[in-house]
Amino acid sequence: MKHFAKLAAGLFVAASFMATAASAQTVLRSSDTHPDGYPTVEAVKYFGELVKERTAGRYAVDVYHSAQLGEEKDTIEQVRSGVIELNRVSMAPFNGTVKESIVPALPYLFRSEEHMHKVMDGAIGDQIKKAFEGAGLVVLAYYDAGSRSFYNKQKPINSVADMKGLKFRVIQSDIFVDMVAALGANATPMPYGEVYSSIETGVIDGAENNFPSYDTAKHFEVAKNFSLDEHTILPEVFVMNKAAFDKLTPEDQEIFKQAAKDSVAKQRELWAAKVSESRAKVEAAGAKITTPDKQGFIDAMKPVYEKHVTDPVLKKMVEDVQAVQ
Ligand code: GTR
Repeated sequence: MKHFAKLAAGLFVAASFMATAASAQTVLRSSDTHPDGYPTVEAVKYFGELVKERTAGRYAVDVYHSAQLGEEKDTIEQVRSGVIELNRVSMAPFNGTVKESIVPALPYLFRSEEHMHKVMDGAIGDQIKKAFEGAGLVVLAYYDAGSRSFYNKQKPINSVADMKGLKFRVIQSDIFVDMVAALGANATPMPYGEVYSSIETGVIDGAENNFPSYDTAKHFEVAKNFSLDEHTILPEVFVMNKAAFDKLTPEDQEIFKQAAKDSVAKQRELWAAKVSESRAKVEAAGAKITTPDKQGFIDAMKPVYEKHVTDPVLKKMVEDVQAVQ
């Protein structure tokens, strides 16, 4: 069934490409794992509208939401190889490919969302953008994804001790695997689309994410204990295949960059509203939110930093992030 859906999406892509040629308009394809209406999906649609308007219709963007083109890891390969031109994904699945992407994925490195914005909007954000070019990608924008916290079907979490022995799905990054191990629990990295059924059938006890994902992926139905430990403030990344970007005229490149920048403001606004909406929705549906003592979680992260922040470039970046006020 899944393969069927992918095949159908592939045919659809081919069809839209042919329609493109006929109308002399280049339609760029963008993937997103989230459903229509999710802040990232809407932000990329908005980016597409701006690009279309500002290039007088020479370029348009089709957003394939709801993982129509596959799970995040697969679509990253698609955008790197140029099968698709654009992709909106989390920063974490790049941790094994782009060394610098590790920094924003480190637990409790950012003190707040404001701190994260300052860092990503400044020199460190630019340094990470430069590093993505080595992976054949141009970063058009960083978007908000709030903070990630653990949720599970077994029990409320009030301290690190409560995490012991629980099995969590984590986003596909070694940092997250080691973070969970450091908390005395077990981590299984798996595609986002498999999480709901894995919790339901008991393969795992829970996962970790922000309120909008917990809500829209319906994980709150199967894992009711949400502990607001806020272990990462992990940004999203909106990328373009570098060869496709390089083919644009310098004027069009500026249009794309500016449209992406404009879409950031839009996404941040939509994001803030969605967090409140989702939180209210899951609480009304019976999710129990606890606020564990964060210091215990922070203290437990020492081995994660010792293992992953050994490279001098990363050490310097971490210091630079900490110095941003
Ligand atoms: C969400 C993020 C997605 C995806 C997902 C996951 O917060 O927006 O891009 O990475 O988490 O956990 O797989």
